[in-house]
Amino acid sequence: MKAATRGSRFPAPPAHPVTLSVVMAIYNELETAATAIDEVLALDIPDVEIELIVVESNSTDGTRAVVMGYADHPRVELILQEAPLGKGNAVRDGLRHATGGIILIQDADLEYSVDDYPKLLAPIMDGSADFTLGCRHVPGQPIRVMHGKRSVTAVVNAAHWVFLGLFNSTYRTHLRDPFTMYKVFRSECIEGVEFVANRFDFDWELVAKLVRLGYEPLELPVQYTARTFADGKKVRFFRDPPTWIWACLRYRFCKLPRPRNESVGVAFGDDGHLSHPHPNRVVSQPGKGPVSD
Ligand SMILES: Nc1nc2c(ncn2[C@@H]2O[C@H](COP(=O)(O)OP(=O)(O)OP(=O)(O)O)[C@@H](O)[C@H]2O)c(=O)[nH]1
Ligand SMILES: [Mg+2]
Repeated sequence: MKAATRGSRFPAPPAHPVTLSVVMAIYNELETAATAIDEVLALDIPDVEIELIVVESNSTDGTRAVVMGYADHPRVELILQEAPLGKGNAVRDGLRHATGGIILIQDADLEYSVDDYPKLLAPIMDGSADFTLGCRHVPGQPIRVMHGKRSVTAVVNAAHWVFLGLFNSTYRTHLRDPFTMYKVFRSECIEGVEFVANRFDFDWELVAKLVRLGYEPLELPVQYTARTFADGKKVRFFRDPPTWIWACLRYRFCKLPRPRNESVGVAFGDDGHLSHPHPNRVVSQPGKGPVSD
């Protein structure tokens, strides 16, 4: 495995101003979808222009009508899927439409705060990192606190440490929270990389493949307020963990493109957009039917 290195693998920081492509997967989030979208669109970060790619999967609770309200917004690209094929599938669909120099993955459930964007972007903007992760772990505190759900909280937090140990030992990393929603990276990092995961195993796939390509994630503390399963959490207690174990092994040994030659120049124009976007850099696998039950 290629050893991960600190700092940037690129000869120069992204050209400023940079376009930030925010990819937001939304399914059955009637309570929070509009707020989540509005919060992203309201951000005003120096030298950053935001394009928001919303991927909605035919929600059954009226969320589609909410996102349709943004169809004509100049900074929103709406992707409508016929059926819920999983968060990973939706994010992969969104990545294919990203044109920005930096990509950020955003959920629509308000568990995280958009106030953390500047902190996560700064090291990438100044060229000191290519890949940042928003770390939910505050030393001495449990990663999740689900109010009124002490035993569920305990099981979910214990599972986090077990899976974290599995990830770190498999990929020889020392990460604290590779499964976080906040994954932010220069879009060149995923050029030529094929992604296939459909559910929450995409979290594993993305970090595993970037680590193997030599992009060491820089973890930065972020705010996090966990919602409960009753609030709409879609990760499944018995269904998802086996996919994580399989993902851990599968992406450790799968074939990857050759790691980037550091002398290769950046492929972004002065407007911060990819000068020749690679629409096929993320390969979609058709889903096998609804998986977000
Ligand atoms: N478009 C689409 N979005 C989905 C699908 N499944 C989940 N999502 C979205 O993916 C995001 C993450 O789902 P969550 O249920 O918040 O995941 P979680 O269990 O809270 O996971 P953590 O936040 O990592 O603890 C939310 O915005 C969901 O609406 C899907 O099939 N299609
Ligand atoms: Mg969530």
